[in-house]
Amino acid sequence: MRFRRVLRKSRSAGQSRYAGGARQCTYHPLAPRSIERRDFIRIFSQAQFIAAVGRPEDLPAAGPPEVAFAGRSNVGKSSAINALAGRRRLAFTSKTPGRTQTINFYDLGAARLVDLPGYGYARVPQAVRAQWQQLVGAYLRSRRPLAGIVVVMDARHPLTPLDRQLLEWLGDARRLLLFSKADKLSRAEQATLGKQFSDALLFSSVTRQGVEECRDLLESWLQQAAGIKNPR
Ligand SMILES: Nc1nc2c(ncn2[C@@H]2O[C@H](COP(=O)(O)OP(=O)(O)OP(=O)(O)O)[C@@H](O)[C@H]2O)c(=O)[nH]1
Ligand SMILES: [Mg+2]
Repeated sequence: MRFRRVLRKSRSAGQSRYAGGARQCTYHPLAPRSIERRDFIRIFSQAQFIAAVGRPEDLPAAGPPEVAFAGRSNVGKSSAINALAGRRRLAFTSKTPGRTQTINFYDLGAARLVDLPGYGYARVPQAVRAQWQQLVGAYLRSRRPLAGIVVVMDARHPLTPLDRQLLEWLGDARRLLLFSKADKLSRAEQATLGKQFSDALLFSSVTRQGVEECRDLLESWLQQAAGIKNPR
């Protein structure tokens, strides 16, 4: 219900990609329309915040395909979403770990990006941590439109035990290892990391390294999930 209200609000503000005419809110669960390749033109630049969810029962109804960003607190998940969207303050970022405390959904029209609360920050009270785990667990376990997961890790300390746990738990789900803050590594360090992890993408929301490659890959996941033949 909350989700519907948010959508209606954004449409009346004239901001939605589907505002007006026959394309109005076409992925609404009550009025589905197939997603087409043209819906992906400059898709990341249309990002709009739609909902912040603190309880599994408040998760928005399944809509278009979505990609979720998971990882330790402070690794740069929200910054990566901003870099992909080409915006400074779409997702809230902070030097203080543990700032994303809800699951935040961003609408791209034919798809969504989802910012998950980070894990591993010791100063979060146990009860809050348990609540996040339950929330994120519920989301990752049962989210039907989930097309893939970007596991964000600080390029200086990739694959901590908690990251490994998450990857193990994700099993063979489609995922991308995104090594963030690559700007903090020298060229030589980047080259070593690249050899060590051939399937990881070095990324920096500061220098925008890896942004285009990441967009291309996520777009292909989302197009495939939307049933588009011959995705990019
Ligand atoms: N140098 C550099 N700093 C970055 C990069 N990405 C994020 N940061 C900084 O790292 C800090 C944390 O970034 P966030 O994007 O808020 O991290 P998060 O993973 O969303 O953190 P939580 O919401 O706490 O889980 C901020 O101070 C960012 O400016 C990057 O690529 N390079
Ligand atoms: Mg965040």
